[in-house]
Amino acid sequence: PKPTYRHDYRPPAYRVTHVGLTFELDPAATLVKASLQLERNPECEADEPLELDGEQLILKSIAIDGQPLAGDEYTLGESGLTVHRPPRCFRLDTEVEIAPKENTALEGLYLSNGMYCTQCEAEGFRRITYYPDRPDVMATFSTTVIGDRASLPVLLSNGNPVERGELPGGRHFVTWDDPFPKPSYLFALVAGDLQKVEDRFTTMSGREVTLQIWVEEENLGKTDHAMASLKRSMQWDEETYGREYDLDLFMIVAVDDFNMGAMENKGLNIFNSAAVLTHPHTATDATFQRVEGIVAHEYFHNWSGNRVTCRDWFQLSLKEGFTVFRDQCFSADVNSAPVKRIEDVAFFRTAQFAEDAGPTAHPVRPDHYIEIGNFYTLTIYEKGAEVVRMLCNLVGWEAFRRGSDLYFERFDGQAVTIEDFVACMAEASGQDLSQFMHWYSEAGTPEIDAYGEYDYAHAEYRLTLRQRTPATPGQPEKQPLHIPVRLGLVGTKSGRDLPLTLNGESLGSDGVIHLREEEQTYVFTDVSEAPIPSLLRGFSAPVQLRFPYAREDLAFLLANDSDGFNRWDAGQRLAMLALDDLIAAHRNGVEKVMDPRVVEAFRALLERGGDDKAVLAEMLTLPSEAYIAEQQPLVDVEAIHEARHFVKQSLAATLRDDFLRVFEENVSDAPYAPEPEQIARRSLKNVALSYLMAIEDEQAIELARRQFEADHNMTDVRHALTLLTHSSRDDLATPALRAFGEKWAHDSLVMDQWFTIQVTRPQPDALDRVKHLMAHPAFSLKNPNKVRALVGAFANQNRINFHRSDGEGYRLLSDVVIELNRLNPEIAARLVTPLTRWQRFDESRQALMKGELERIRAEKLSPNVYEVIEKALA
Ligand code: BAL
Ligand code: ZN
Repeated sequence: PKPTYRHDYRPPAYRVTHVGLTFELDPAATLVKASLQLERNPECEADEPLELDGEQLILKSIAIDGQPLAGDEYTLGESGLTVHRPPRCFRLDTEVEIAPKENTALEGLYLSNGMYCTQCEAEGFRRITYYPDRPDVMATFSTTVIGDRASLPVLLSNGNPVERGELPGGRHFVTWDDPFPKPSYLFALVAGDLQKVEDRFTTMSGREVTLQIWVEEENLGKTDHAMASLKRSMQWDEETYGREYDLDLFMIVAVDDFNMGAMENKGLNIFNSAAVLTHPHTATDATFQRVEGIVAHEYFHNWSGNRVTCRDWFQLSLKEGFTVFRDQCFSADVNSAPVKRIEDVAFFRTAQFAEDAGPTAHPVRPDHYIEIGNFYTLTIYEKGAEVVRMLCNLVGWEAFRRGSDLYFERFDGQAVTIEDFVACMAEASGQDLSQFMHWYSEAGTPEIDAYGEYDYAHAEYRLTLRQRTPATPGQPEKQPLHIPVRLGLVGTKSGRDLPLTLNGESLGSDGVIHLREEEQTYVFTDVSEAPIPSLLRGFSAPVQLRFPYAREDLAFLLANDSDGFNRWDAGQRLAMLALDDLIAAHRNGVEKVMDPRVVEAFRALLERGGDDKAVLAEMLTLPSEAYIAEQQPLVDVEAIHEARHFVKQSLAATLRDDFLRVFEENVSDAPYAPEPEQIARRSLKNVALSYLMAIEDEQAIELARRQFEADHNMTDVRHALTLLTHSSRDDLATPALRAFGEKWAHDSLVMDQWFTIQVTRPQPDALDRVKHLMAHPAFSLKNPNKVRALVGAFANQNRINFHRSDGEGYRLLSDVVIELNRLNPEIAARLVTPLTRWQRFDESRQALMKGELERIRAEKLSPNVYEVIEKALA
């Protein structure tokens, strides 16, 4: 397969102004009739051929303006169809046949539990009909769906329903009209035996919008939270960005087989059922919050993505980075803002940093790709969102909002670029953002080394920052970036933020300095007492920041920093220093000794009270094994696992009574609600229970067992079941797992949780469990959620077992990747990720991992898996 390059972009030779589609649905032979109204781009030559994309289609007929084409008037290939010498302005009619039931890749039109559904982003529409399947071709669509009335009573597509009726042979049809020009990736069709829950929303200009969530009948009781989230999102986007919904109808459909979380098709969002269905007894707090965030994200795309879309797929972060930033701010506003930031950053620093440091590292705007499906990454989404967040912080919210208004107004109905977006921000703020643009073109995580000195005699604090971005594949040299560093100087006597004066200018007590050079020194004057710097507050830039903090300084910041995020971060840094010592001790075979400063810092947290419980729960949570691994020069899987477990046990043993008190203070039998206050109590209580279970004393076991049996809500049940299953006591794990599995055998999403809990246990039988559970009737390789819950969870969340020294974990993963390469290449390419990180491990593991990558390479590979494997072995 050949790469596509960003600099090869050419505008389309022909534009489609309107598309009429008719689907005659049949599992093995669906007939798709397409009628495209086309016009040659005035800038193009008269003899320019018309190139249409098309894959896995059987062409039945083709005509221009009603005249069937002769064989020499077009050429049919594997990836499309070329029409030679078409007129300037014409109608092209095609008929193709496709087989939804054979479609296991879940791109294009496919069947999920007997329901027809589509996924067209990025390039799925070409598996439905011949079309210029690129985002800069925007057309209005009118779609008629014909299907069997009894088995497919509901027929949906984008826009508004305009006609419906009966047809011979027990069939019926519905015609949908979408008046907003859109690219083909936003096309959607759903047909099935579905039920709806309906609500209404009145927009800020007084228009009534009907809101519908379509689900299978047994899921009717699980849509309340998604509906409430949708209404909150609609209101938030009006209040925050002045964006109003534009159709009379907004639909969400839940489907079980889906590669992504959800898809923002115009007026007809299609959701993975895991990202929309909730019930207190089946979904955890985390799922409730995830659903809220994803509903918001897809809704926000109606403007940032649909009304204004991407010129080409290199611009993917234009819509994704901006929309993730929007959904993060929404979630922060409706929940606990500091906790949202902590969770996002903890995840980002673990997973995106790893991507940026590995063989698939790429800029927020890549320069080339083989398979765009491989670029729905943490870099495009999450780093893209961090870049937008920096822009917002650089220009300030008011200018950012003006820039956003300008962007939506200027480019409504167009397909544009990242430059267009940034130019609006520059125009609205009057700032020069040219250096800032490097954030879009440079891969890799910038590192900042910081040093500070307090000069008593002159009451000055000198802070030096040095930036460097490591080389990444294809980018040996990097340019200095424009990095906003938010900071405070916390007085060691007062414990307060000291006023910041830089070059005679006051920055308040919480200011932003701009690092633009490779190295810069900032001299703060009138610093009345020796300070400890609190740097990169709120994670003001997606960088790795190093400062030679003493442990006492970190304990001080953990107790005193006015920035909640940095208090948490100080605790993480303090724990990391202790963990580093213990990792070294484990490697050297010497006795592990717990750092008393960490114990005292935790004791102080537990005793001081008054903290936001949700933030406290975060502060009491140790860095994950994956994050610890990210911080090590060479990953020692066992040492990390043992060191972390040792810290947990030491803290639990010393602070047992405090954890017990915190647990008991936060138990509640109030009816479940996914509200911030309740969620905070549950998280804190469950963190305390995790510590208590780390020492597995009888009282802790009894508390976990009681919480499991009380069956109050899924958050508590799942947490207790995880603790019992991950304990050393099979006599606790086995009966609890059996009871849970029997109780929820009918609920596919709960069974996914049951899979994950088992295969993430640290006991050495985890790998055998994965193999055993792959034969369970509730498991299917064709369902991405099952693959993620079982194989994905094992490979990504059970490091000690996945990285077994005998390589059996690697072998299991590559076996699955090889099989999925045939069934669902997009999922296969994602699943292989842990093996691509082989450089981070010892020689023996490196050899084993590379061996598995070679074994995969020997197969006939999809472009998706090929691209990842080639990069990993380059
Ligand atoms: N556009 C793909 C799914 C999402 O990011 O919303
Ligand atoms: Zn998105």
